[in-house]
Amino acid sequence: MPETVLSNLEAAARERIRTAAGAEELERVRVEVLGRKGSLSEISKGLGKLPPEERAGAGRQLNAVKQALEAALQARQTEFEETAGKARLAAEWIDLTLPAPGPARGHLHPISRLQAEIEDVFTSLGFTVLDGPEVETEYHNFDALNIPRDHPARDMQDTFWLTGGSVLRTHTSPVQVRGMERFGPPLRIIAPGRVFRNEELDASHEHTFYQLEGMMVDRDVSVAHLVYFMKTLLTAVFKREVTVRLRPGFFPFVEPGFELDIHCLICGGQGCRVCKQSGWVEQIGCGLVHPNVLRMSGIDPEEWNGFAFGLGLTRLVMMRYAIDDVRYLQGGDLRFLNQF
Ligand code: 2NM
Repeated sequence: MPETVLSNLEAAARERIRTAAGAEELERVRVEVLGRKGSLSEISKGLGKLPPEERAGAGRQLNAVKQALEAALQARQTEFEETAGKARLAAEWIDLTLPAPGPARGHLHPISRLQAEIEDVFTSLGFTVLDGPEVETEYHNFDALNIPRDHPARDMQDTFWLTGGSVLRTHTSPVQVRGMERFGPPLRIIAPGRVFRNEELDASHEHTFYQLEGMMVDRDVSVAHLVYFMKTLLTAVFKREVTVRLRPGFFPFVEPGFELDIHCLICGGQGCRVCKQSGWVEQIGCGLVHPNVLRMSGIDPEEWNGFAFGLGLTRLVMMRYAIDDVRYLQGGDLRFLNQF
């Protein structure tokens, strides 16, 4: 009796071990067959009822089946572990021969890039790039530029005054004054840099922004020279021919003074939101340097004259990339900066 029961049980257990889907199912088979209350245990309890001469043989068979099933369970268990290990290796495989990604690299700010482009244009035309202090004397920021004592630009509402009568420069013109004082005529210089105004802040007004000014002092400098240099500058910035027009404009440091407009590049002069339907966009303030300005910096206006201009780098960058709020530019948000 036990012989057929045993061999049937062994065959059934082997089949379950072979078809087990995973480690958990295998454990259930082990408990049901080899466990303390399992099928083999039940059979071994019946051994005592066999006639004594059959007991030893039946016991040996029982042990043999038990060992065989234990071995089969172990083998299947090993199979599962190997399959799981291979799957994990495949999932976590890393090519250690690939080059490392390296640290994230920054890049130039769009204002710095525009500044560098304009510097290239002017240095190729014989100009020198000058730098100067951001904390200026009242003389260099206002007096030397023919700005009257009672001019509203000097007001606390417009200018950051520091203790002792210094100011945060409101334009880079004082750098040009220092250039005239230091080098004398003839002279070709540009002065890019950060300037400060005590503004009510909104989408188009910041207390800190970037300008680029320039001047040429020589003999017989005319408005025609001025227009030529401005067209060369704008063609380089916008990378195409631009149509310009001059309107009269007032700045105390030039006479005559002009506002230079370009044909709107968005609509081609037809009229749109950017040019406020006029077809023209104001770009550069400019003019011929006022004789008083030359004289105050030690240059004889009877012998020398010159042109000068100023443009807002910040505003030009906003035009170039259609940025509708100036506060993004110095806000330091990398989600914004990484677009450039
Ligand atoms: C402008 C417009 C027109 C300018 C003049 C000078 C200097 F030093 F020669 F007097 N520097 N910058 C100037 C002239 C600036 O900005 C809108």
